[in-house]
Amino acid sequence: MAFNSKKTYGERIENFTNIAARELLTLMERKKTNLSLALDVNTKREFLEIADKVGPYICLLKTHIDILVDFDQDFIEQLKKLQNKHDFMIFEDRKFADIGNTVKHQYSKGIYKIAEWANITNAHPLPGDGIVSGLKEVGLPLGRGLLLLAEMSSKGSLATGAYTEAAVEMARRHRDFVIGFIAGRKLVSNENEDFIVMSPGVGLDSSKDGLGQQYRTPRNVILESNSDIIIVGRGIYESGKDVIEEALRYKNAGWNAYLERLMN
Ligand code: 5BU
Repeated sequence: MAFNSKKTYGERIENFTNIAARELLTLMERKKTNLSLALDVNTKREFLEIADKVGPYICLLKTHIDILVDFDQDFIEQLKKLQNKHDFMIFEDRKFADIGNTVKHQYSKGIYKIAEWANITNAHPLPGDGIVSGLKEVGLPLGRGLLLLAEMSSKGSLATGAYTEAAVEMARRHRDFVIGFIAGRKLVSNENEDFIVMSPGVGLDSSKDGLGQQYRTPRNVILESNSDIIIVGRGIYESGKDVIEEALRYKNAGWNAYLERLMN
C-alpha cells in the first residue's frame, strides 16, 4: 500500500469518515485545485467581489469573519450564494483557544454563529482535549471538521517539537472530528492513518511581510514538505496585478507540485 502523500486526493477519501473531509477531497479532485484563498479584507463589498473572481480556482475560502467592519446576516447569505455558484468550501480561521464549554458557545452563538456556515474551523491544542470535545458537540452533528494548529508559519512560533507531537496525539484521539492540521509539512507518514495538512505562509514573490510572517513556495510546501493545501492571501489579492491571473498562477503552481509528488 502506498503512503498517503503518494495517493491522489480522490484515493484518500476512503481514509476519512468525517463528512467535511470527504467533501473537501472530492471537491479538490473535481476542481483540480489545492488552493485556499485567505481573504483578509475589511468590507463586505471587497470580500464578495474578490471571492466571486477567485471562486472558480479554489477548493477552500478561508475567512477571518471578525475583521469585517460591516458584517451582517446578509453577508452570510451572499457568501452561501457564492459557495453554491463556485463550488468551494468555507474555513473560518477562528483559532479557538479556550476551555470546552466556552468554545462551544463561541462556535455556535454570538453574532457570527460560525458553525452554521463554516465547513471547517481550527483550534489551538493548548487547552487540552476539552477544546476538541466542546467543538465536536456542536460541529460533528452538523457535518463539520476541525483542524488543530500543530505549527504556525510566523517567526518564533512556540508550536514546535513536543507541542507539535502532542497536537498529533490529540488529533488521533478525535479522528471522527479532527480532519487534519495547520502545519508546514506532513506530520504523520504512516500509510494507515491520514490527516489533511493545510499550510499558510505561501507566496511566490516575497519571503516575509515585516510582521513575522514567513513565506515559502507552493512547490516547497506541496512537493518537498508533503502538505496538501496551500493557503494564500496577500500574494493573490494584494500583488497589484490581476487577481484572477494571480489566483491561476498559485492554482497551477500548487497543482503541478502535487502532480510531481505523485509521479516521484
Ligand atoms: P497571507 O496574506 O498569505 O500572509 O495570509 C495568511 C493567512 O493565513 C492569514 O489569514 C493568517 O491569519 C493565516 N495564518 C498564517 O498566516 N499563519 C499561521 O500559522 C496560521 C494562519 Br494558523
